[in-house]
Amino acid sequence: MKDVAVSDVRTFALLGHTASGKTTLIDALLYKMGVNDRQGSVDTESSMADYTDEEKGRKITIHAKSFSGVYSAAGRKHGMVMCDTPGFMDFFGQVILATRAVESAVVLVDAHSGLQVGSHRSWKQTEAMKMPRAIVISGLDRENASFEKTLEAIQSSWGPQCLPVTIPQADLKGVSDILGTVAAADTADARTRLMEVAAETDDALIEKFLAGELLTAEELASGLKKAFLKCSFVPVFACAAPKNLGITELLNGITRIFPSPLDRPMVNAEGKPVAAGPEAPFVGYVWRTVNDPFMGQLTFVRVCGGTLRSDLEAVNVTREGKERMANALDVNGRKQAAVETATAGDIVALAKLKNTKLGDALCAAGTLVTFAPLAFPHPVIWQSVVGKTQADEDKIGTALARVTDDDPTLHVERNTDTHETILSGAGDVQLAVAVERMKKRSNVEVVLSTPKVPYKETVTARGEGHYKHKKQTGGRGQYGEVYLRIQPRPADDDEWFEDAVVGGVIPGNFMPAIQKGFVEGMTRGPLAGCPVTNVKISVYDGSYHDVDSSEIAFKIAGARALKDGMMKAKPVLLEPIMTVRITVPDQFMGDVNGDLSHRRGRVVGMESDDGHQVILAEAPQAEMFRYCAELRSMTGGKGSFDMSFARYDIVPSNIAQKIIAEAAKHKQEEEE
Ligand SMILES: Nc1nc2c(ncn2[C@@H]2O[C@H](COP(=O)(O)OP(=O)(O)O)[C@@H](O)[C@H]2O)c(=O)[nH]1
Ligand SMILES: [Mg+2]
Repeated sequence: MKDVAVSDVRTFALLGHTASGKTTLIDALLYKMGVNDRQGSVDTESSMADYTDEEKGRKITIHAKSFSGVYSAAGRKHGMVMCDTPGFMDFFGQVILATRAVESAVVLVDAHSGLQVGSHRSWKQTEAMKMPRAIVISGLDRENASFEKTLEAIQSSWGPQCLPVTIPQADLKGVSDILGTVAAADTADARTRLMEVAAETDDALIEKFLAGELLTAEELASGLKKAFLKCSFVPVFACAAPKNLGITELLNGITRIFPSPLDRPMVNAEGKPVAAGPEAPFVGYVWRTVNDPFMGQLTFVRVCGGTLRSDLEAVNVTREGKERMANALDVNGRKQAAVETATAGDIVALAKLKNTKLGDALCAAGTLVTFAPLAFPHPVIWQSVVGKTQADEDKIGTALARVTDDDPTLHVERNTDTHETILSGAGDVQLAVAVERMKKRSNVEVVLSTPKVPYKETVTARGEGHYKHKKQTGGRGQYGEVYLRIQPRPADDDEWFEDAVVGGVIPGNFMPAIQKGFVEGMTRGPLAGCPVTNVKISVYDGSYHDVDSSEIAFKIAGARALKDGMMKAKPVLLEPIMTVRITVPDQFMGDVNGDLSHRRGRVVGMESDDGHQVILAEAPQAEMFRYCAELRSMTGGKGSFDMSFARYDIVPSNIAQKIIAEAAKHKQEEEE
């Protein structure tokens, strides 16, 4: 950042439950630093942070975004780089991305609502990243807000190392800044506790403290900074952003105790720290990409070390291409300004890179740093996606790629069994936003619907099949006759086909044609036209005709004999069964279990985890495509689940009958 030493840069992210006031706090900080000439507000759609249409419309943050400004305190200029993140569960991938771009985190807890699901989720994420974290108790001006009660809840859930560093005054006219030099009598206890934490980081300080001397403000800050970095101390700040309460004190606290990029260098894929100084070779990490009509194509790079200059040609170490760093931008919402140089802790946007994607590393030539891939939650919702019109369908591939490229929790894949394109993600709101963006960015309209279940067919008994294909039309006829046995394929048998013909009743040169007939027949089974799996077919008899037999005749005979055989070998439909892991607070156990049994689910185990119940179950995929939304409404957002494919299992016959009848109806419609 211009005229700011790397040691004076603070890069942090705001996390927390939806509506805990993260975006409002960002607006207050930007106003305080003079980045905005008035204080934006999400309520009047004037927020500098929630500026996209989809965010304004829904009144929630959807995309993690970075902002920066300069804050002068105690005669020093500090660079403040901060990321706003969504609290809404569907967009948690954005939180994960943001935590990779920063040194520390601020978890917001609303003083009226207290600890909520999103608060715990945020806290866990910072713990998983071993990231120094502070807490802001926000919304102190709200009705029934209580700083003390919220602090108590925080300490009992997250530990006694969460200690207040600013405390609201009774009249809410201001906050007492315990870190600052003025020691008010009513904050003496809190100050003593902070001194103890600070003293414990340093032998000289602990002696001083035990001798009953007071630490200076500098000693206090330097000790707390060490404890903060080790995560053994979590500062708690008091704020009411719309009232401008505690904002200056928060900024001062951040400058005093948050680490700079030099204090907590990023680690590369091998777990080694990346040199963060401005003289080190340039290393950048792509934590966000955007492709929208307003911004165009922008790649957001967090500088990890070295200096980014406009004449630098960086190497994309992940993809092995070169990229020019000209036209780097400092982006604050819709405001963009050119930047000439950027150093560790800075986040800049680069326009129109050639081939750089989310998660890539960009480095000075000769520096080969890469970063470990981030772990994202598995999808919990699946929808089939088709273009509204043929014109939309023709462009759907590009449109889908654009939205999925920018969001690692949104996936698109082709199901080759059902011939559907499946869009999957973290929740229905995320999918709805993706649909909106496809229309806006790519002018492609799509329709989402429940995917088809990739049923399969197999046999459960031995059966014999026979078909004689004989046609005499005009000149040369067609002739081929096949007898086969079909049975479930034993697990240890790799061969699905066996030629058991003796005495040359079917000449060997027709066998490949018969096999082809089977392969074709197996793509559309006799029950509901689903792929056939796990069968063993052996051809044991048949007949041929010297003149009329042909490959095509035997292929037809093979396919029809297969159908005949399958129908006599107790055919069944198979459906995918998923392993489901559901985490819910105790009080929802009954409802969730009851609902599972309505979904033909089977509970296979129970565990408890951190005050929650974990239900391990198996359930048919057919019942689970939208479970995410239903679990959310059943548990008020407090339940979560993870699901993966387990195996195929037989569809119960009453349900199979419906599927078969449906398929027959569909086939008839197709033929008409
Ligand atoms: N009274 C009061 N309202 C707040 C405060 N912080 C946020 N809000 C309101 O709470 C709502 C959600 O705020 P927002 O910043 O979007 O929350 P986010 O989801 O955490 O980003 C908005 O209506 C804000 O005006 C606060 O400190 N005091
Ligand atoms: Mg927000």
